[in-house]
Amino acid sequence: MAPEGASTMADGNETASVDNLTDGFHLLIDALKLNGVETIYNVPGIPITDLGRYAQASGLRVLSFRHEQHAGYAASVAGFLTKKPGVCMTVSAPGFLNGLTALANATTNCWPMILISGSSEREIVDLMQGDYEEMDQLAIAKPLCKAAYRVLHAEDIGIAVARAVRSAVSGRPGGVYLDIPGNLLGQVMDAVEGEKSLVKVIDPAPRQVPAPEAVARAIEVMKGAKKPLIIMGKGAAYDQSDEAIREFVEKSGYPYLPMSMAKGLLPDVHPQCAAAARSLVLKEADVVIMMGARLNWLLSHGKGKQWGEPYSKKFIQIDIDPREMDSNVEIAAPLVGDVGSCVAALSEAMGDSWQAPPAEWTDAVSTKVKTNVERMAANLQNNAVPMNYQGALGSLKRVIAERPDAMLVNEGANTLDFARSIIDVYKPRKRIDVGTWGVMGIGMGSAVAAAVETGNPVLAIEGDSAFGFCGMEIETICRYNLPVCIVIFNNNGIYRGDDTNWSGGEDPATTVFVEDSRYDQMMQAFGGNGVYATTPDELYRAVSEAMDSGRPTLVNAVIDPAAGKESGNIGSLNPQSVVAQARYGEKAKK
Ligand code: OXT
Ligand code: ADP
Ligand code: MG
Repeated sequence: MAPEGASTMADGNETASVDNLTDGFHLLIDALKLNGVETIYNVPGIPITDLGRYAQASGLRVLSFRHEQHAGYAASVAGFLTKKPGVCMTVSAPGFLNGLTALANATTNCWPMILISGSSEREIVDLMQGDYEEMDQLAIAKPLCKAAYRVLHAEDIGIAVARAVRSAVSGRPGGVYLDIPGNLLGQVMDAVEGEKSLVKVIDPAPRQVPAPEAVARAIEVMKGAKKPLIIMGKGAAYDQSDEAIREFVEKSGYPYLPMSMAKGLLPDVHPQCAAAARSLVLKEADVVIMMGARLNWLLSHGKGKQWGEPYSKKFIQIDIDPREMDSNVEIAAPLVGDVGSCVAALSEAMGDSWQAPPAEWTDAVSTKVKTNVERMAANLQNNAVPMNYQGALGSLKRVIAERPDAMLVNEGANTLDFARSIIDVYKPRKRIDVGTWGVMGIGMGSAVAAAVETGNPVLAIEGDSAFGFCGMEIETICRYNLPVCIVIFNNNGIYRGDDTNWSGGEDPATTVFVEDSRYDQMMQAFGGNGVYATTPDELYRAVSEAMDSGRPTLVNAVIDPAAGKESGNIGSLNPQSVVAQARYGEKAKK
């Protein structure tokens, strides 16, 4: 055994005074700090418990969750909001797997995140000899993220963290896995050598300027447009080039459609916003500029009835990832680069006398917007009890309009779809939702990250099912006393709360929950404020008060169990079967 005040070196032989030594724990912490990491989202346990303690002792903010998936979602949302990789830390095997869902989701959403997971002894894992929480984590992580690295020697920690940071944020952002076998943390090396081994990543996500000929090509396509449209996605929100985007949009005069997390890049009440004329603009537009948005399922892959086929359209696509071009349809003018550089180049190339699009088109869009907004406004006034989605969301729309800096988190099916179209967002990156995968359970992790990373009050509008995936994290919210107000749209179930068992048996239907569950009382159990709201007025008052006080609050909003639709707005994605329809009749039709 090494004498007191001395330790075993990485090569296992020498001993020296601990004052001149560092170890894997501290090298990892120092490497993260050197690269601007300020917060770690984690769940402690073997072998990373002390890593969390030492990180906290060294001045990092370490937030402990109840389940790794939510720590992971928080890290990924931190990545989206800050353009720096959000860091999640997990224990081996089961903790790692819990965090992996969030890592894969971050990669799908193109958000930078690093999952650092402790793992078991390599020698035992590789011989499959049954170590504590044994699993070949690197192999499992690899297909689910952008890059995966393992560090075996303390002197490689610096370079490993540098690789992880650059991989996460450069090009198309995504999730990176960093495998830390437990015994790495205890490895000891000379402190001066250790410091020298750290790497600060210079310019981790370099601006990518589009080629001049690509810009000229795009301008030519724009010049031929009679019914142009811009579609902005969360890649544009991520880019943080808000002013350049606004300048381009306003200079072009084109109507624009914000995808859900691009809402607020320009205020939803902007005269060019075509969110309330979605069907019309998708169908009619002849030139579409995709700006940090993919032509995936959320946009019917850019083809089909929704796009007015066989009407032919030309697409201009701005994306940092060249492989995104032509993924679904031909892209007439690909602009490979970051959104900020691309829109700045377009604005410049448009010159000072850019011709506004034909008034016939912009007037048609404005008229449709006006009609839809007016129709919706009438529905939002209703005071029905139990509340329907429109009545309840009418109240919450006011809350956000009065607090445009507040962060809005939103998940569910009907709760998501109604809230997306009803609640206007006024500023960039204020709305966080289920993302590309439509994942339930992102709510509480997102709410924690939104509060921690922005310092602003957070309103999380949650379907009761969606909340159930992450509900235990309200203890986390209370523990850190975060300014989060959660509203549960409690309709007693998934989509609706009024379905019955089709066999006529005693078990409840597959989509319904305990009737009138008191989620507000869960919040009270942790010292938070729990409110039961049955009317739009009660809801408005309770949420306004919570947003102003910053006190962790959960409002149980009682929603009519019959108010929702199967799968919200995406019921058509449910598989259909003539056999099922023959057996069960109309109710099997979605
Ligand atoms: O132009 P038209 O006329 O068409 O009108 C459109 C707009 O112009 C108009 N509009 C407006 N009008 C007036 N004013 C304004 N401001 C305005 N803005 C828009 O409104 C219409 C509609 O516009 P919108 O919304 O923009 O357009 P649309 O057509 O909906 O857009 C299409 C999409 C695809 C882009 C959009 O629908 C979208 O983004 N959808 C995302 C859907 C999604 O991701 N859903 C979540 C998944 S659903 C399901 O899978 C669920 N699960 C399974 C499950 C999941 N997901 N995850 C995991 C880990 N496990 C299981 C579960 C369990 S949902 C779910 C739980 C559900 O139950 P809850 O209790 O949580 O929730 P409740 O349903 O409330 O009970
Ligand atoms: P949405 O769901 O909002 O439509 P998507 O997630 O489908 O958005 O698309 C985001 C796109 O943005 C991805 O193709 C991604 O490569 C791209 N992207 C991410 N960051 C940037 C950036 N800084 N500049 C340009 N494109 C980006
Ligand atoms: Mg529900």
